[in-house]
Amino acid sequence: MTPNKELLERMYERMCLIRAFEERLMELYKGGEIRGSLHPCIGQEATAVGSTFALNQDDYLTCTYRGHGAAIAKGIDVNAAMAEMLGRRTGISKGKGGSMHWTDPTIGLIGENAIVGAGVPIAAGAALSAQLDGQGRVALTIFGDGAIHQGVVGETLNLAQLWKLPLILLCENNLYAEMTSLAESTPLKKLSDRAKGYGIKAITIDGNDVCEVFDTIAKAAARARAGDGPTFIEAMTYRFAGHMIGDPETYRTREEVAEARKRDPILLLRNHLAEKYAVSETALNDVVVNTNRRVDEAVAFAKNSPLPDPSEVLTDIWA
Ligand SMILES: Cc1ncc(C[n+]2csc(CCOP(=O)(O)OP(=O)(O)O)c2C)c(N)n1
Ligand SMILES: [Mg+2]
Repeated sequence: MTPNKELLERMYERMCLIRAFEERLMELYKGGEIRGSLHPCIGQEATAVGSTFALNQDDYLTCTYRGHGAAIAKGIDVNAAMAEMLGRRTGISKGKGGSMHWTDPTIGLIGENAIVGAGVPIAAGAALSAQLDGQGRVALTIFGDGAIHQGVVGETLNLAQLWKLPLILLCENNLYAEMTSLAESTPLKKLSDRAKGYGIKAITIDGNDVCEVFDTIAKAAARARAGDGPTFIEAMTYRFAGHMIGDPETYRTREEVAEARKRDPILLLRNHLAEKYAVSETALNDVVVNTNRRVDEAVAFAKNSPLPDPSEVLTDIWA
């Protein structure tokens, strides 16, 4: 399923919006306006957009602390997301969830998760509920290469295939789990081989090519909706920023990052739009300007919003 020009332009716009949002968060963080931890998804916008654009609004999604991109791509309100980052009452979780817990059931987002691998069984539960209610929904779970070694991920792969759950497992392989490289943590050359061991249809794709991601997820969703069960997709990508803000990045070289930036997913799509569809340089640049402006608006909205009242500190808390 090849996306047409109109869809490609929408995907480009959303990828630029994610990049602008995440870059602004880094600035705000460095300026002391965001507390806690921040894990930018800069460089991984094609997996976020290509995957969620192949789904319906009511399909389920779980992702990780690096999931802002997927949430924005699936349609989270950017103002409320920014307000959440600045701890405001108008935030998605009234300013009490923060960067790693974005949740919005109206777009199927049943949660980012700070625990490595934990979103995977939660998505399987959502997939089971979708299978039982028979409305044709699917669940997408996005997780990192590090999550593949969590026991609960193996348990989920087993049950998902056994029960033919309408589940799409998207592993963003950015070659590192925190400061540990893949080569230091597994003898596998392809993480998709791990899923094959559970009898699951599994492939490895170029995660920086938004068209390839879209096509693969669209096919996986069609299989899932037809009752053919889960698909495991290993998407090769790279994060351009550190694991989190403050990461000294001593485990990789500047040359390696510079080399990876040559395959920036936004650049690849930009070139594709210019070469195949003759979209002008000006039009492509305008998108960057406009998405930055959209982020300005979100920041203004957040800063004009009140902080939660101290009396609310124990409300909406599950205890
Ligand atoms: C169960 C668990 N173990 C360890 C951690 C600490 N930790 C946070 S992120 C991370 C690395 C995960 O890497 P990966 O799954 O590749 O995702 P990426 O950060 O690269 O997107 C680790 C080990 C955690 N949050 N949860
Ligand atoms: Mg990783």
